[in-house]
Amino acid sequence: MSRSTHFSTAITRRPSASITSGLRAVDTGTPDLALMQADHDAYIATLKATGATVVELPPLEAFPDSVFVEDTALCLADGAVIMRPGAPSRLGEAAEMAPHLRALYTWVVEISGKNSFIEGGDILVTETEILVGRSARTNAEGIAELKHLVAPWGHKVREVLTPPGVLHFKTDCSLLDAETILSTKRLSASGCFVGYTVIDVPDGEEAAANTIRFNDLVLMPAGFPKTRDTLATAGFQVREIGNSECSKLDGGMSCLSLRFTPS
Ligand code: CIR
Repeated sequence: MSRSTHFSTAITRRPSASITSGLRAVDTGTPDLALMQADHDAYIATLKATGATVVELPPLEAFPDSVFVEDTALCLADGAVIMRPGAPSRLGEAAEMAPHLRALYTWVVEISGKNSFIEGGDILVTETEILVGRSARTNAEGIAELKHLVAPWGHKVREVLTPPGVLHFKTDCSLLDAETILSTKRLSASGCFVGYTVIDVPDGEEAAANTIRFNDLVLMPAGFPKTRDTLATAGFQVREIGNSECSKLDGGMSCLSLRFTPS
C-alpha cells in the first residue's frame, strides 16, 4: 500500500454560514449552504466508507473559507507542517488547525517567516517527492522554508509553477496512484510530470482534474462523464461527489480534507 494514497485519518471542517463571503476569482453566484452541506456530508461518508476515521471540526464563522482545510497544513507520515496561507483573510485558519494536528502527531512544525507564504493546495505529495507550485498564494520564501523543515524527514521538495490564472497547483492535477497523475493538458504540457504516467483530463473537463485518491477510492466532482469513464477504464474505483457550490468558490475535492496517517 502506498503511503501517498492510503491513509488512516482525514480532517474536515463543516462549512460556515459565512461561506457566502468566501474568496472567488469570478462571481458565478452565491453558494447554497444547504446544498454545500449535503455534498459535504456525502464527501465525509465516502471517506469513512474506505475504513478511515474522519475528524469533523465545527464551522468557523470568522473564516468564510475555512471549509477548505487542505490549505492550512501539509500532513506527512513523519509529522505535520502548519502553512502560512497567502490569502490575508485565510492566514488565521492555520492557527485554528494547529491544535488538532498537535493532538494527533508527535511532530508538528510551522512555516513562520513573515515573508513566507504557502497553501496546501499548491502541494502535491507523491511517493518520491513533494511538488510545490509557485502561485499567487505560494511564494519562493514559503517553498524554501518548507524544504528546510521537511529535509530531516527525508523529503525532497521540487519547486514547479502553478499555471497563471489557476488558483492552486492541485486545482489542475491529482495523484491517482504511486506512479500516476491526473492532469490538465495545460499543466502536463509544462513538463513537470516527466517520469510519471500522466492521464490527461479530456478537453472541456479541466475542472475535473482536482480529485483525491483516498485508500481504494477516487473521489471526483460530479458532472464530468468523460473523465469518470477515463478513470474507470484505467481501473480506478470512482465515486462522484456534488461540487457545484464549492466550485463557486474555486474549491474542489482535495481542498475539503487533510489526509494522513499520524505518526
Ligand atoms: C480560496 O480562494 O482560498 C478558496 N475560496 C478556495 C480554496 C480552495 N482550496 C484548494 O484548492 N486547496
